[in-house]
Amino acid sequence: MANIIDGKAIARRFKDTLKEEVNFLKGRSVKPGLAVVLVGDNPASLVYVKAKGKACEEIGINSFQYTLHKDIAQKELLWQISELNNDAKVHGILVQLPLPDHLDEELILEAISPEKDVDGFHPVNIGRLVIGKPLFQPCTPMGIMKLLEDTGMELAGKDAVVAGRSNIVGKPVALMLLHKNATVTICHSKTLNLREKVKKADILIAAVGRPHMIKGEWIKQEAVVIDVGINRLDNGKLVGDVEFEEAQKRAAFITPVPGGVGPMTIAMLMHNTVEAAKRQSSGYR
Ligand code: NAP
Ligand code: LUD
Repeated sequence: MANIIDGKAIARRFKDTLKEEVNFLKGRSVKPGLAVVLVGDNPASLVYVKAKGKACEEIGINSFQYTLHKDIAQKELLWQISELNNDAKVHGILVQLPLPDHLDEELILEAISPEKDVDGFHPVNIGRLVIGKPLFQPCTPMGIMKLLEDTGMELAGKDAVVAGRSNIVGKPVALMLLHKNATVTICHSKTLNLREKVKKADILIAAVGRPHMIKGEWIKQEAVVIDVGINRLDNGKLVGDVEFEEAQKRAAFITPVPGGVGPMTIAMLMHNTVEAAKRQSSGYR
């Protein structure tokens, strides 16, 4: 039976450490600030944005939340971002995704100053991750790496399979695993025979967004399974991309949904925001 990786508890530990650090910064008159921009009223986004505000409050980070109308003009949103880029109280800026269709996501993300891009989505930050000289790294993949670290498992030489190739999860986590010397296979909707790939994985990162599509019987004995998927079923229940019950019988470690990767995403956002505040304050380079 697999050990369950308690993402909520691990996130708690990170947040406790950050709280102490924020207290220390206070003594030096630095109060980290995070601006979260939400466009429209996507119900899942509302939940996540609220959780981010709550985490800021717990840790002592100033949180500035902007809820903008779903029909906002692109140039107005760009103006809002430039205001935040120029606001010294704001050290981190995050525009919650997905954005309404009329907005050009790439352009909006590029408008955020790379120095304040605590999501790590700006092309400069992605590029730095690719060459192994990261500034800000995307929060979900960073959280996944912390969970893997917590298992104590050596990653070098292991076969890692990443199911999903999005810019926010699959691609960056694949790069991070590569930097830790895993041998990485990235799978996607055109991959032939996903089952055979998964069966060989010592480390499986499931980030597909399809409830229970990874069958428990595909999991290699003693594998580490990180389930990133958050899927809400019609009955309101949240489930991951992996058949948890069956997978648990084979894996050495597995993350639950909820209570796995999700809380770590938020803890890493807090980490990036504190780092941003330190970098932007004189004497902290
Ligand atoms: P996304 O942008 O929708 O990407 C999904 C990826 O899965 C795509 O690369 C897609 O392939 C691939 N895919 C879809 N169907 C597949 C299939 N049948 N077989 C193999 N691959 C398939 O999603 P995302 O933003 O990466 O998010 C993935 C999941 O993680 C979602 O459930 C999301 O809610 C969750 N999530 C959780 C957190 C967290 O903090 N816990 C953070 C972010 C996302 P193509 O590229 O070929 O289309
Ligand atoms: N956009 C994210 N869009 C969606 N789950 C998150 C997320 C917390 N710009 C930008 O925050 O990093 C982002 N930056 N994302 N996500 C997903 C993605 C974004 C997802 C889940 C959770 C953040 C979370 O706390 C809880 C859990 O897994 O235990 C469950 C919460 C629930 O839905 O009840």
